[in-house]
Amino acid sequence: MTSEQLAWKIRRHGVEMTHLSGGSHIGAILSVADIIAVLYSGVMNVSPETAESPERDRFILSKGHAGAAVYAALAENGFFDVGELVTHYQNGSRLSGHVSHYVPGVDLSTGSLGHGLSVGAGMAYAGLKDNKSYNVYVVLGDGECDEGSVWEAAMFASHYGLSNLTAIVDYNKMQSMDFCEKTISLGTLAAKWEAFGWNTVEINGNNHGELKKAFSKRFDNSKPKVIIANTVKGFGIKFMENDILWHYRFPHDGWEYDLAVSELHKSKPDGVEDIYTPNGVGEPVVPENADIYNDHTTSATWKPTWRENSEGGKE
Ligand SMILES: Cc1ncc(C[n+]2csc(CCOP(=O)(O)OP(=O)(O)O)c2C)c(N)n1
Ligand SMILES: [Mg+2]
Repeated sequence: MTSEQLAWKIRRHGVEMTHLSGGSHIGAILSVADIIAVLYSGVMNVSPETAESPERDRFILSKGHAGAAVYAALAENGFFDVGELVTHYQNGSRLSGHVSHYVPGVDLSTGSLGHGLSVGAGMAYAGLKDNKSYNVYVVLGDGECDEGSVWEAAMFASHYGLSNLTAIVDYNKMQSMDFCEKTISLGTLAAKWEAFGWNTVEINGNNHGELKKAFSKRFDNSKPKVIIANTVKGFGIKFMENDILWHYRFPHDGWEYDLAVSELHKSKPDGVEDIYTPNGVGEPVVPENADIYNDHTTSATWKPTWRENSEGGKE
């Protein structure tokens, strides 16, 4: 499977998983899908067969709320059955909303932002001390970079010369309630990482060619590497792009789900099957005065009684 095919599958699974569960964070899943797809399509040395190998690479999704993207990549890589993905966020499922280490292939449970880089730096430090050849990859959100612990870990990593550590910042300029700039300005993000002693590469993080080049770029020093990946939150589904509503809102039954699927079908790579709606969903009818265009508050995303009478839905 190519990285483009995997990225499409991650997006399609992400829409289905959040739709069925009433789970949040579809914007964050779509934002990071290309980064995860490229990592799991040849950059990282991971597979179900080598899961127990001390030499295999380590991966941490520090922005754990986009866990559905990792679950989709793992299932598509054979770590568990793709059919399990639809249990996401349901009672009794191991596929919790925030990424869980009970799932095969997941190294660390995350969700409380700001901790993944510290753990990743510890893993990288241990790898160097034990003469192991593995690399550690940590994906952070840009809003997550507001957390002071990120910068403690950044200093630790440069102090100990952790050249086996790569951080990727999913730089979509948004966090949960608003744009980063309006919440806490990150200023010149790449310059900050550089000042903390990191090799810094800045790219378009929704472009697979640029991602692959950034991952393979080698530096002739012993600093850790950060990839500042400029992304679009909601990337791939136009009406979700750069709209903060889709941090928490999920694609509801009706036009929201239909339009999301039909948009994805417009960019479906050859050779990829959609296991949920093999032929797409036709042309969705979008109501002229859809609520969604009038009510962009996060409270509008929480409708606890939705689907209360239907099977398998959130209670
Ligand atoms: C320590 C902590 N504080 C607050 C939250 C609630 N929260 C969940 S997602 C999110 C926004 C994260 O934004 P960003 O890191 O930019 O990720 P994105 O969704 O944009 O990829 C917040 C504040 C959390 N999960 N952890
Ligand atoms: Mg963000």
